[in-house]
Amino acid sequence: MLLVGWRWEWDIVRSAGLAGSISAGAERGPAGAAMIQDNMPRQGPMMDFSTILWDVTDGVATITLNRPERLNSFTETMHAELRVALDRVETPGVARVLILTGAGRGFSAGQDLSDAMDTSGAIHFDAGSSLEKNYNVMLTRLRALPMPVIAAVNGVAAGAAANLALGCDLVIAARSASFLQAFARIGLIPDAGGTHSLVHRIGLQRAMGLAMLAEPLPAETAAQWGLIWKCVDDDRLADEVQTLARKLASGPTHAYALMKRAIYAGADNNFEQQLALEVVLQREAGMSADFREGVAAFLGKRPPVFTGK
Ligand code: T3D
Repeated sequence: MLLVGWRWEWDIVRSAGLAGSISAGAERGPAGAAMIQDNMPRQGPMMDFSTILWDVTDGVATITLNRPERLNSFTETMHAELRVALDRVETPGVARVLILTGAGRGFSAGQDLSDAMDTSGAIHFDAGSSLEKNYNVMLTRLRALPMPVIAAVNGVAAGAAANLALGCDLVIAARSASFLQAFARIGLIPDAGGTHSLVHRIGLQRAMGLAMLAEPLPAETAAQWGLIWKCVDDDRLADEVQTLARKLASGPTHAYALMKRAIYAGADNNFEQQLALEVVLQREAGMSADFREGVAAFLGKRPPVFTGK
């Protein structure tokens, strides 16, 4: 964890309860993300994010990749800041939904390629280690996060960023956005889970075509193919994402967490394994306060008020 002491404590308090006061003076990003502009004293460069924006309002956390001049490509600093942001999201009581989006005209162009080569043209990094240390950890954490994670794809999502978006639970893209498995253009293979999510969602042939040809897949086609949840008009993206996030934030969070486990396991398990897993997870869901509330609300002919417990 990079943040220390009072600042970290303050962030939890602020995230959990005082988010409205942040938003009041905040600048809005593409999917409703807010840049914190409060009057908090700063304790030096590590106290603030420099490559992402962070906001939490009414249980909806938003992380905005924020290097628009480099199409939000990932640097070591951005990876480190994302780890801290995910620590915050994972803090119990802070958030019930996470939105991941990009600032400016793109979602992200994947790894910052200027990090990979020095001025002499020498490659000075191990792409495998970089995946292990950064993308794979992030993807695993997003999948394990006990809440829905929405990718709001506001523009091009290329390389590892395309597959990071696909690693979120629900993907909504602006009509002008595209998904680009850019890897073949630079002699790499799809990573960040792409060889898994593509094959499972759109089949081997389309996965192979996207990987080998490295042509952009328009958001609309991605939605038609079932690669993403939805494609919406550009000027509707922020509203659609906020509406969805708020609906999910007032839903049965614990059940959503169990759904994630069941559905992701369902991509690989056989039928019998999946039936057995459903027994275990449904038993747990059936013991939740939200289940009791859901049944009471149904019988009482009123809308449920879920607490996420
Ligand atoms: O290291 C590891 O961890 C290994 C894992 C690697 C995983 C990966 O992600 S590999 C794939 C890396 N990404 C790419 O190969 C995509 C590179 N970018 C592009 O092909 C194009 O930028 C796009 C097709 C995505 C968008 O094109 P366009 O024409 O809309 O924008 P642009 O003009 O190319 O980019 C705007 C600026 O962002 C530009 O800077 P400039 O010229 O205005 O100063 C461009 O250089 C910069 N930029 C875009 N992508 C990257 C980047 N700078 C560094 N790294 C990038 N990936």
